[in-house]
Amino acid sequence: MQETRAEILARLADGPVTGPELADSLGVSRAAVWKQIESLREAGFEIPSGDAGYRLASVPEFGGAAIEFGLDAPYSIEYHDTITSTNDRARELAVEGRTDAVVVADEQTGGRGRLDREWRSPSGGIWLSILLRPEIPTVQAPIYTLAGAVATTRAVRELGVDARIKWPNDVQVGGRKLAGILTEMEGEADRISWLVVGIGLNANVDPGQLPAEQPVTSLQSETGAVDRRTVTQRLLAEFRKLAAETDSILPAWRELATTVGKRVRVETPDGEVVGDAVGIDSPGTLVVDTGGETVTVTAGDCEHLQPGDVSRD
Ligand code: BT5
Repeated sequence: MQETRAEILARLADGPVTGPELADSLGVSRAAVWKQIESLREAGFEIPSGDAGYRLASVPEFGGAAIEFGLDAPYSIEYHDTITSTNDRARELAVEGRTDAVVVADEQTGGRGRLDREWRSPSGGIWLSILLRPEIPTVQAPIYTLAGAVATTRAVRELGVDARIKWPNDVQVGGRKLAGILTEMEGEADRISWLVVGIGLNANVDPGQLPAEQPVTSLQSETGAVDRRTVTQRLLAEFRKLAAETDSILPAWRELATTVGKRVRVETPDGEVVGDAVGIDSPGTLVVDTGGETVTVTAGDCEHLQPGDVSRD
């Protein structure tokens, strides 16, 4: 958000303030203040003016300025009512040299999952992509997928939703998929150039609008419609905290995950692995005891098997 706009909002949050007072304290013209107030009103902020000056009566439910207002993380937000894919847009920003930017959309028309699967993204969701440039070796990149899962899980657990993580990138409630994460990056072997963590969270979405081939859920059906602005702010603040302290990611992930201790079937690029999930290692690999040997899986689709499923394998 532009500095002036952010400062005007911060002043309004403290109570009514007149146009001349704002202009003086920000060192800009009254016309500039008026222009910013108008653009905030256009963005959905309710700012009536009375004898005491301008007053902040309400903040819009969603949108770039709304998310930045009160956000406890130094990200700039680019918001779209509708977009093909926030990951695609974040990649464009990466090519432009940007960092610490977040692209958020109400609806995506070409949302992507892993392996170019479709990610259904109707209006009402929280579809976002975080662009960052961490100074770490490329092999460490998967830790940011885990950070995305932890941040999402923590943010929704604050709403009383019993969300858990399924390796590697699903946030689930009672085995139903609530959110997924798609991390994309560019870099050399020894250094990441940029990283985009795309998070799709079914927020105020009717599960009837989502694919039926696997169990899915949304915050709306778990708790009723949520304040997407606050959820997004909490998610981004948690992500930022984890990204600043990468050693904390794996322990936090282990605490919230359900996969370890389960019998699993993992479809990997090299074939199927079936066994007991016995651990998670840095930077997010799944360790599976197949009975005869211990296998480390770096990527794949994981299915938690029920006790009855085991004999079939
Ligand atoms: C994922 O892939 O779970 C990663 C999803 C990432 C989406 C975000 S939204 C913001 C950003 N911009 C993008 O374009 N993408 C990211 P994967 O594990 O491959 O799961 C994909 C599978 O989940 C699909 O094949 C469907 O079966 C299912 N699916 C599709 N849409 C879903 C939804 N909204 N909720 C739950 N499951 C869904």
